[in-house]
Amino acid sequence: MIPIIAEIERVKQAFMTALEAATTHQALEQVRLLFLSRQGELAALMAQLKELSVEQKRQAGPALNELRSLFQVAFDARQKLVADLAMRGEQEQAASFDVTAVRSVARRGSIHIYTQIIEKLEDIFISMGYSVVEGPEVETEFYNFDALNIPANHPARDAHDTFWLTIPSLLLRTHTSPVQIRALEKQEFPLAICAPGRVYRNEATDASHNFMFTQIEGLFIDKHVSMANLIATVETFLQAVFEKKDLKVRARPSYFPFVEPGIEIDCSCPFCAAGCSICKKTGWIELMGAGLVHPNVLKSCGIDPEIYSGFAFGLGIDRLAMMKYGINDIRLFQSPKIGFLEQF
Ligand code: FA5
Repeated sequence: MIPIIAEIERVKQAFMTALEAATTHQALEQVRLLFLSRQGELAALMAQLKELSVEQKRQAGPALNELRSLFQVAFDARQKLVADLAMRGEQEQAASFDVTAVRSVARRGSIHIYTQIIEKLEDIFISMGYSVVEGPEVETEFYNFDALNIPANHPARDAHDTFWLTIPSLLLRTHTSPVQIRALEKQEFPLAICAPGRVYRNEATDASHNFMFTQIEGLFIDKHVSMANLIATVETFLQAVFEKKDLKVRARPSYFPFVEPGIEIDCSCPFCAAGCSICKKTGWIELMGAGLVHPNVLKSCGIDPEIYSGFAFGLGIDRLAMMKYGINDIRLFQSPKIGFLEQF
């Protein structure tokens, strides 16, 4: 037997084995490339034919023709089978496709409660003719204390447990009041600004105290500004905050070094008519510190207190939000608990 006949037999076996193993279109394409393409095994055998003698060609020619038709027939049959398999697979998949199944969708984020409330408070201030300004969270001792009439050794500094930086005279601001000074320095009157932002106090935390929280400050300066202007402004502001037109405010004497007189402002409880757990059955809620800007503060900014006067007030946004939404732990605002955050 001439060697090419044995070679034809080997290629035939290899082809049939590879064909039977092919169950996908991709696998079938590999078989075609390996055996039927121009660089494939069949073409290589055909190329050998012209090297053979006439006698050998007489034996090998028909064997190779037979091999070629076998390849074609077997390949076509397998191609049909693979196509059928693929179609059946798709049909089975389609049959088991549940059009009613719930698709898991990507979770959507929501705007943080702080941002929502700050934006709402800013809108109210803007509607009253105030502009929104910001100050740095890393502040100097001068802006946070000295210019606000709280010199070194003043007992009021003890109430602001301060995070001092290792760089002398720098600290994390303990309130938004230093923004008052930054605005006053510009000496553009009348001045009406609000200043929201994060503040820091080196305090032990509990359900109503945090070491970082948010405040918003209001400041108005012009000629002949009085306590009556302050009370009326705060009442209008709080009526808008709680969306209650009949909300009332009351003032109690208090002390903040940067205002004189200083007051605490309470508002009538917006959540009940006859006493609830939020107002501790008193009908009033303590909301903010306020007062007429101290002449020393105006002077420290080069403003003549004989000509200009004004008022300032500041409130804690976290505690406001806690009341409004019935949140019982201030630390939740800064927690990564998705369940809490996505309620807003
Ligand atoms: C001040 O910070 C003054 N700068 C407010 C002010 C502005 C008075 C303008 C007069 C004129 P006080 O220390 O009371 O004041 O803080 C204001 C509010 O911040 C409080 O009413 C409270 O709501 C909130 N607050 C204070 N400490 C904390 C704390 N540790 N955690 C959460 N909220 C706090």
